[in-house]
Amino acid sequence: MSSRMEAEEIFKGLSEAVIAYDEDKSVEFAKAALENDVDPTDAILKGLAHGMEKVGELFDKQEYFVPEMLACADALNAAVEILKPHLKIRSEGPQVKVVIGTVEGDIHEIGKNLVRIMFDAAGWEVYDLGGNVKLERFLEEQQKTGADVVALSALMTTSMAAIPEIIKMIKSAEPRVTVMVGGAPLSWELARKYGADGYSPNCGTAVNDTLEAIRRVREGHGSWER
Ligand code: B12
Repeated sequence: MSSRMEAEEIFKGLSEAVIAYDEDKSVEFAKAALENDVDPTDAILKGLAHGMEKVGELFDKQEYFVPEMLACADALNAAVEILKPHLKIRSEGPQVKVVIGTVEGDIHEIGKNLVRIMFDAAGWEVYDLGGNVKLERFLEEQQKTGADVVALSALMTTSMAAIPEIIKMIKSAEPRVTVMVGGAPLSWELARKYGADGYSPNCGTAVNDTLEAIRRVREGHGSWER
């Protein structure tokens, strides 16, 4: 693919490659994104993540099942590997240590991994606990590492119910730690209701939203407005 391509064409190619679980095509379009100076964060959000959203719809319609979703995830991950080294994130901000993981009962890790990649790209020190993380592990890891932030991901309405409990655990032991939450079923409203210090709707905004949340906690503003 050597000719110039429009960004929109590349987003469409990436999205279609994820839906068709075509790893060769997703890698080819990820390379095309780099060759055509498309912002890698846009390629992830408007291409790959957009494709994954459509996969969710196919799952809802029972056209796709777990094996297809896994194959789609492989196509997404293969493209992310190509784009990852080229992410441009402002790095003049403070050094931040983050513990991140997907909550207990929930094995969805794609979104959490993308957020982790953005934190890595910002030069932050990241402790990734993976998926299906027992509630008390978040606090344990924070205390072990002295992390400034604990970032919780949940993709299911059932698993997200664990979030307020984890936040209570962290805040009663370490009130100065910033807790960020995210994942498809969450929202600004729910995040606030659960007692989180911040929320971010996607990986493209996660670094800035986390910095803002840290500032709010350090300045002692318990609640936050949106
Ligand atoms: C891929 C997928 C899977 C894959 C996951 C592969 C993997 N390694 O992660 C597999 C096949 C394993 C899977 C399994 C299951 N899945 Co599934 N899955 C999905 C799907 C299609 C996409 C999720 C995804 O990766 N999205 C793409 C990423 C990029 O988006 P994202 O996760 O939202 O993350 C972004 C933001 O939310 C944000 N973000 C995410 N986390 C965080 C954290 C922080 C701190 C911040 C700031 C931001 C942030 O940034 C991310 C990047 O921009 C969704 C449908 C959907 N629309 O969400 C269903 C979905 C989540 N799955 C669902 C279900 C039911 C299941 C299964 C129970 C199916 C089954 N019968 O076995 C199992 C669950 C097992 C378990 N206990 O966890 C349901 C959940 C329903 C509910 N209860 O709420 C969904 C919604 C599908 C549906 N419509 O029914 N699944």
